[in-house]
Amino acid sequence: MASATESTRGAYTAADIEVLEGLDPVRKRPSMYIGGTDARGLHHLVWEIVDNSVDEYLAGECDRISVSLHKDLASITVDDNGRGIPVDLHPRTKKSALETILTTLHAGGKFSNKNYARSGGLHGVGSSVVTALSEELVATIHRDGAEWQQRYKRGKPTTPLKQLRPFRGHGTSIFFRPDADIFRRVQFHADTIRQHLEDISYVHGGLTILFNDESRGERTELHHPDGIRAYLERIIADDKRKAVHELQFFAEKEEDKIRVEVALKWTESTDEHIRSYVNGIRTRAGGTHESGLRSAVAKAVKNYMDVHEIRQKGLDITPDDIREGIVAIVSAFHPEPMFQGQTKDRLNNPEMSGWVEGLVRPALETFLNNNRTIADGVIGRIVLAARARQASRDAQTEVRRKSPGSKRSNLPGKLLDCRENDPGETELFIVEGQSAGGTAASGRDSRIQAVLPLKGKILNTEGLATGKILQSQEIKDLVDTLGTGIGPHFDAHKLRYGKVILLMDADSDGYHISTLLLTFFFRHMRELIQLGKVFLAQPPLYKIEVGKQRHYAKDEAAKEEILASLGERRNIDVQRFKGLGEMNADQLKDTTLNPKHRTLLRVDIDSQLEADAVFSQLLGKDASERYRIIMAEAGEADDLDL
Ligand code: 0RA
Repeated sequence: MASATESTRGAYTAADIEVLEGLDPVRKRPSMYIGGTDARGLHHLVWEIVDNSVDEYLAGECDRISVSLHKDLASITVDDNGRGIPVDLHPRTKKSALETILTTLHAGGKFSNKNYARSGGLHGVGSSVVTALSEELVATIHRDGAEWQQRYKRGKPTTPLKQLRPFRGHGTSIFFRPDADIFRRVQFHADTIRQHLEDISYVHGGLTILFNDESRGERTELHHPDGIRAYLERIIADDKRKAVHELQFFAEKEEDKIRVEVALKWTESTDEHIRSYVNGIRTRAGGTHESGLRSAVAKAVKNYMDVHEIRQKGLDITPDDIREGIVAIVSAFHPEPMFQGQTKDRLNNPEMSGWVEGLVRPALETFLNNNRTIADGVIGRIVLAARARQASRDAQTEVRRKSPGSKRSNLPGKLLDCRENDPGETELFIVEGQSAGGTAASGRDSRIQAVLPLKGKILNTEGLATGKILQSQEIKDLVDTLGTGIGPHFDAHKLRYGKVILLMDADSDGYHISTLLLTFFFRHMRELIQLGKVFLAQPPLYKIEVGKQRHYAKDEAAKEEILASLGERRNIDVQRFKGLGEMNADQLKDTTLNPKHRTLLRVDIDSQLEADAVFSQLLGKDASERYRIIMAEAGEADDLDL
């Protein structure tokens, strides 16, 4: 922790903290506060504690944060060199400010709105939620000339606040061990944490974050003074995109407590990749800052073309053509952000679209005027996009003309479709091999469940262009079955099923095929995953029979648990399924297909950067290793179908 400096914002006192309620509701319904008790919810605790330190950075009071993942992978310490959480007495609660902050729900202070407020909608549930859900939490504070410490257990203090020794310097250190009674599995993932910290370090260029992974004995210092400019280059390189121009477009402005930074390049890719942040936290669903950027780009280029009288005879250039291939980052800081949407990750402040457009539009026009060679390259690229779009539109009209009537006429012959048409109800099972396909076909509910059997390994689509991919019959069948189109033409509204479920053997071949399919979805239908439509079925590995009782276990651990619960009984019969083909239709139905009894894993992209890196690394690893990496990304769809 750093040496003491006089704070210029010393006006804070403990009385500024508003007190709301105790922590019982958090322990009773943890999912309401952290979204779930799965791996994602568990990591949410880390983000929460780190966010508090980042707030201290945003207040201009801290520039170093260190995060230590301890050897047991079940506990974490977050340290910062900020002012230290106040330890003075709160007049109303008669408790220290520290204890008030750590044990009262929504305890916040006026300080929280002084500079840039935290995102509120996303993390921002408060450190007390972490106290509530930890079987042990130790807060060590350096301030007011001393080292202070207090311990907590499941939301309650177990010691008074103690002054341990004189100390020169200031800062906060929070050690916590999440409660194994609350979380399904208390095991942190070093890679997930490192990637999240890396995200933060790019968006907050002045911050240095130290990640100390004690489980592997690795220390990483994350510091990116060039901020989102460096991030943009990193994303382009990691995705193996090819930039159209070397010099990056960058613009920034601060006015009325709002600050926005934008970095942008055109690439040869055919998608539009915009990553947006508010107060340093990712807004996956975009919002007004993102829409301001999108319209600014289209208008600036359009105007540039008009001014320079660049026209292509008979060619309509749309905003989508203009934006095709852009990779951009917009990072906004707003004192009072408003969030919307189910996951609260869309910025909703109406003034922001005009604000961002007002920054980007003139700046981008100036950039193009000052860099005519770049402008020529960009416009050449846009014209190509417009031509391709026109050609594909013509081809589609042609196809439609040739196959009038039923939408279903394009469906592959091997698809066993369901009778229901409403995607709100339907599910598609993608199954490996004919025999497993047959079992699934007899065990399914043919009203709402469709089965698409695939023949063996599908094409590895990593790094392939859309045109190449559609030459593979298996992929073409899959795309036709889903109905959505692919790449830039993907349209989620056309998805024919509500859930897309991969049903594979639990062996290395099955893992391999799952990986290839997920790679395909990730690279060419990313929205399908982002919308939470892709799932992994979990067929059981064991059947355990005792007399008339029958149990199924999805893995070794579950089998051991069942055997332990059966005690010393005789005549226990354990059967290991070698593949889906060994199960009969009823067994498959009971364990894996029937929405009432099964559990599914929802495939989830926690960190785009991480997933990008993961998929690029996958090539060349053995199949089970690849699968393991992806599974770490799959959040459990808790009670999803119950
Ligand atoms: C309340 C008031 C002040 C600082 C903090 C909280 C604070 C909280 C955290 C959480 C992690 N690190 C932190 N560092 C500081 C302002 C106190 C003052 O005016 O001196």
